Amino acid sequence: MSEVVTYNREGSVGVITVSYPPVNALSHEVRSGLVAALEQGQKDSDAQVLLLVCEGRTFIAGADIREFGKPMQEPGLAAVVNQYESSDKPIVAAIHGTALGGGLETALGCDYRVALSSARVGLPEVKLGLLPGAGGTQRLPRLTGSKKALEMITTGEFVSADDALAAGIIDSVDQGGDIRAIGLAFADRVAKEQRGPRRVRDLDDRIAAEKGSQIFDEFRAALKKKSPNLFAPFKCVDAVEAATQLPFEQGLKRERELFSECMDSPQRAGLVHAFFAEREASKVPGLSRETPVRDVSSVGIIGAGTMGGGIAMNFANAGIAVFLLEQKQEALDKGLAVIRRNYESTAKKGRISQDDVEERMALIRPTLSYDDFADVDLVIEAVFEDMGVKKQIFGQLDAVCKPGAILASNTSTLDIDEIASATKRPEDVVGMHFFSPANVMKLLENVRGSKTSDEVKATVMSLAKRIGKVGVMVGNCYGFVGNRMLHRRGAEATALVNEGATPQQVDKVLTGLGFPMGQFAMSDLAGIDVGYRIRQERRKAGESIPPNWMDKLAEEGRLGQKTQAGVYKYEEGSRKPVPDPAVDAMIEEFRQEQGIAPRSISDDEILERCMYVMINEGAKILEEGIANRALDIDVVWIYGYGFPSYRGGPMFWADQVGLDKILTSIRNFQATVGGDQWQPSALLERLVKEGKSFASLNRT
Ligand code: 3H9
Repeated sequence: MSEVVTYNREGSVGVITVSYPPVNALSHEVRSGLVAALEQGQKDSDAQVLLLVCEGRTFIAGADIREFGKPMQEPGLAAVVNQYESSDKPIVAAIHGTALGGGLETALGCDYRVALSSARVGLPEVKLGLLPGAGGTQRLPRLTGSKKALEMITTGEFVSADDALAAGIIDSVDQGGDIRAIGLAFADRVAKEQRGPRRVRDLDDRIAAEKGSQIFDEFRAALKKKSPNLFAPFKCVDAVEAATQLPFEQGLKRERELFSECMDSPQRAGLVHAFFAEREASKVPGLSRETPVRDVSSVGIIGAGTMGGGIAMNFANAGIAVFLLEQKQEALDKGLAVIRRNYESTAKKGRISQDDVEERMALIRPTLSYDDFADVDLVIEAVFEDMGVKKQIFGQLDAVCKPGAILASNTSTLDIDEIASATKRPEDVVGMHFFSPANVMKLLENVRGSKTSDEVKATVMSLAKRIGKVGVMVGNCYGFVGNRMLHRRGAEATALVNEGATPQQVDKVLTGLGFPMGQFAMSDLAGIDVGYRIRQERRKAGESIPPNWMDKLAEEGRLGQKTQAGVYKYEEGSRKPVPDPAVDAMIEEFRQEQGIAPRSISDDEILERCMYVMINEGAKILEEGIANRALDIDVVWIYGYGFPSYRGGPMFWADQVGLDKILTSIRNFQATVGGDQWQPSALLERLVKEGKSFASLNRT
């Protein structure tokens, strides 16, 4: 008898219970257990109705993703679901938590579905580069019609129990209570009323009417616009369309074929890597899970600009009170007005209510005085990048804040240890680097200083989760993980234009790889003055940073989107970059001043130089222990810079390209282009010599 799926009888109901923490995923053991328990239930002459219910925090949350890419062990899930659907005795699925993917498909193989009102259901396979492969694409449209099924399957979004009830996915919703008792009561009713099986596969009416409908082509056209590079969503549409065109058994066969195509695609491998990397990143090597976490119920934020305001919104969204500090009333008013405008626009889109807007605004209390920070549990400084100013602020915080308060800086490049040295409590000082726009971007790069305590590290990692961010713990160095790699790419992209490429060409290569925007469109968004100021500071400090054409733009006041002119020009009110002949002329002038004869540069060279320079830097970051694992770098890039998650992150992508190929090119660029950015990383050299991958470093 399986230990993870058990069978017992209560009155006239045979109960099949799954208990496989943490999320009752459909591992081989669970699938075999489900079949064995069903057979027992069929044989049990005293059981008139069967009930499928789960223990722990959730109903079945899907196939066991850890088994993907390995040979499938029988029974396959599709066969298990078919067996449930073929049962002579009606089966009731009782859902709590989330019924996802193969979990919902199993429930759809049952005859009736009841749920707690807090439950959610969904088919999120597409987010893993897949489609529902155990009948979901054939059964769901039979219940909901094709439109709702397409919406759910192509987006992977979950729906609430009430929405599922309205859509016909669930038969009954209970406000609260014990899911087992609720399921038993429903099953009892089915038994008493002598209701027989009610198989979803037999419900053909709705989809028969949809044969040949325009809706499938409409969905394809919308997907082409929204996510042209993705593979799985288009296959999802094909599979649902097949449900309207083919008899059930043949539809299942077609679904199987399309599922296999997705399973074999590199996008599936990248997305599954990204799924686990995100979860692994929250477990910091060397930091015990038992480390105490400090209570954070109030926060002070210094700076009500774009960054400070966005950070404040994150905390208010999570119900945490915020003091927002500025030096002048005018700046404070302006900052609060922007926050309100952001919330109002979210409310207009229907994503939050007007009451939510007021509640969140009420949680953000403006102040001009550091005295209000005396009792807060955490302060985040978000002023401009100037070490002198930051040290002065941290000195002041040290004097005002209570013992045990965490003092964090949102710096994107500066030395956390030097900032901490302005206080007498460096163990409480940490970096919390948010990404712009801070209320939208999911990444939170938490930066440990050399003296940051474990308790503070654990607290900022747990806070990330609480405010809906993906936290990654990184070490202290110039630019940390993300910006250190980005600046390398930026310098290389700029050099490529020095040599003869156009900014549009460089950006096109990067968007072609799947980035939402190219290097130069991004510079325009961030502000051309930001990079210029950093370069000037470094030049002042004696670093040899050669002049480039971007300096010219900054000096002429072309600061990016905010001045409607940067590397590109922008129409009034538009964020769409338009190539500008004036910039081409400035680039040409720069080349002439420097005596550069432009050459034609291939897209391949652009791709290799922009990406390999980042990979080489990433390897150095690993070598120095700034990132704990390659997967941490992947997560930083996916959630902070829009690296296409279907490529798994830059280090995962590098493994797919082949580290030996990358190292050969790096050596080639070292000889032809030169510069310390092309000095090969010792770690990369070692991995190539040993025939290993970056992924091999993830296994700790
Ligand atoms: C599928 O079903 C294919 C079928 O159509 C076809 C088959 C033929 N497998 O996220 P959390 C682990 S595709 C294995 O931190 P939460 C997770 O790694 C699947 N493990 O918790 C973590 O482990 P650890 C379709 C899984 O409460 C732990 O559980 N289903 C799986 O924030 C806790 O996870 C999905 O795509 C899994 N399926 O969120 C659902 N799921 O503690 C994916 C989770 O060692 N899962 N784990 O780090 C989720 O969306 C969320 O995990 C869930 C819980 C909402 C369930």
